[in-house]
Amino acid sequence: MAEPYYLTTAIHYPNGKPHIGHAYETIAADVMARYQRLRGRDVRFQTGTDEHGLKMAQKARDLGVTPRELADEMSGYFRELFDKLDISYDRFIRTTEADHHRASQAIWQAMEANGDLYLDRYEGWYSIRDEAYYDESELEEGEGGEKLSPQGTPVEWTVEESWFFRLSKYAEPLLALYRDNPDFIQPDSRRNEVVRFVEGGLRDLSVSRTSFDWGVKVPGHEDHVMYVWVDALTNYLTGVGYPDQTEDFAKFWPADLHLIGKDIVRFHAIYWPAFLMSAKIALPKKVYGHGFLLNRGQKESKSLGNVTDPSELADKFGVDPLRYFLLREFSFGQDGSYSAEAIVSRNNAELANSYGNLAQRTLSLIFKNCEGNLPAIDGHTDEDNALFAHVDRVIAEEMPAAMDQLAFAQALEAWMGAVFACNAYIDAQAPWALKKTDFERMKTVLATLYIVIAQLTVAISPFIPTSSRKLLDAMGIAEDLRSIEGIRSHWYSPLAESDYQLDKPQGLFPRLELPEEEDA
Ligand code: ME8
Repeated sequence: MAEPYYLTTAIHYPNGKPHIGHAYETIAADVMARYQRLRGRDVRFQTGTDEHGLKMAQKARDLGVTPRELADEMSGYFRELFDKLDISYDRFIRTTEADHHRASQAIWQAMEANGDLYLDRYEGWYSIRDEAYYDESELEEGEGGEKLSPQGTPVEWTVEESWFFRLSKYAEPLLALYRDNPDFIQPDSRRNEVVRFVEGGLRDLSVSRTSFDWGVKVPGHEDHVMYVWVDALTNYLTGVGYPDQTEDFAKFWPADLHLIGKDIVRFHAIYWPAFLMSAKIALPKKVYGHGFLLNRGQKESKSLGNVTDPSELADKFGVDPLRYFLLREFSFGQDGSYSAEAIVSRNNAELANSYGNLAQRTLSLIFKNCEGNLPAIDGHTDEDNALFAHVDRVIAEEMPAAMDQLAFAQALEAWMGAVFACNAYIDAQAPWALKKTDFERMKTVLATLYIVIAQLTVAISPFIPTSSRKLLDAMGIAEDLRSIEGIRSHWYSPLAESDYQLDKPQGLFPRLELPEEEDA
């Protein structure tokens, strides 16, 4: 039985259209989902939209629509974008769905049964935009002297009746969790921030609202809706059938990975495990807080007029070049900056010139010189074996080790190193010259290249799923070979001995031009 693997993205706020940060996180999660499938895991992958809360209610009011109408429209854009970007989610969850309300009420009741919820009055500095209360000591001063949250959003002094969660009780158990599971929060810099914060002590958390009603109702107290983060975090349980003890729940919970951005690590690494401990539910194995994507070094915002529609980026540059770029260009744990020039030059140097060209040259030589049949092998030389060893090390050791750390850029660096080695090999072996001097050796060189290109194509397929599928189809690689273990096995000779015939190869990795408006 394949080992299960459950991963989730954050659920996105559909109070506007998706931005490039949403695309970035979801592409990264998709690459991980596809990669785990390639390693033979039984993957469950969930993404979706976080539709409750004051922010949604206010935005809808501003637009003169109901929150439900706003959520329906905007959630549709997220789903459309993710389909366009080839996101292989198993469930796109919407927190307005009935099973999610039921799951949220069930976890609430479990926390209440454990004595961790009580009714009180809350007053404090509240940021509507962050949907969070802040300590006086955390506030910053704006240019006009106004008080701002650490995220730079306005805060207001607010008083309301509220349910509280006994978060203070969980400081010690949380510190023990971080100590005993050093990988629970990654990368390390984020882990250290959280540990320092919890060491400072935790205060009980206000977890219900009476000032608006767009949310999940508190069981038995229908004038309260749950604080949006209680319901939002619970989406990870809803997706696997909670509160029912389903087969999915037994199989996929606890989640292997919650992939989220750095701004919401606190919610996932402090509140979420505390809620779960209280409800006596097993804790997820890892929370990874990735860096932010910046547009030429700047945060995108309406006022700067630099907001990019990720769907347009995909149209302009292609889905696979965009996916490849986003995970290749910068380290996942850190912030990264993108620009049209950088996307184009990454694509042209690596996908088009190095990898695409290698595949095109090899397949064309086979097509022209071997009548489209795959060449038979006449014994391998040390050079062939060195290339096999290099590629095998990359796909079976270096890439998996990097992927386990979510070091996507490092995995791609290793992959690119193998592509360079293949290019050095083809130049040194010069099969076009062997054609006249040693036809049998030419065939072995081409067969060697064919094998390693297939291996490297399977290994890169999570990053560039559409173009790699086309290439593997053109190469006649059967579906059951499209896994890391499958493509390392002895599949070549039977394929070469079959009557498989190569078609005239088509270039699959075109060079990109910089769009005109970006030239200036
Ligand atoms: O935070 N670069 O939703 P959200 C990279 N609903 N990632 C970014 C980013 C950027 N510029 N901007 C945002 C929420 N993100 C909550 C989550 S989960 C139970 C509830 C990331 O739509 C952000 O860090 O504001 C988060 O992980 C995700 O996009 C959704 O952000």
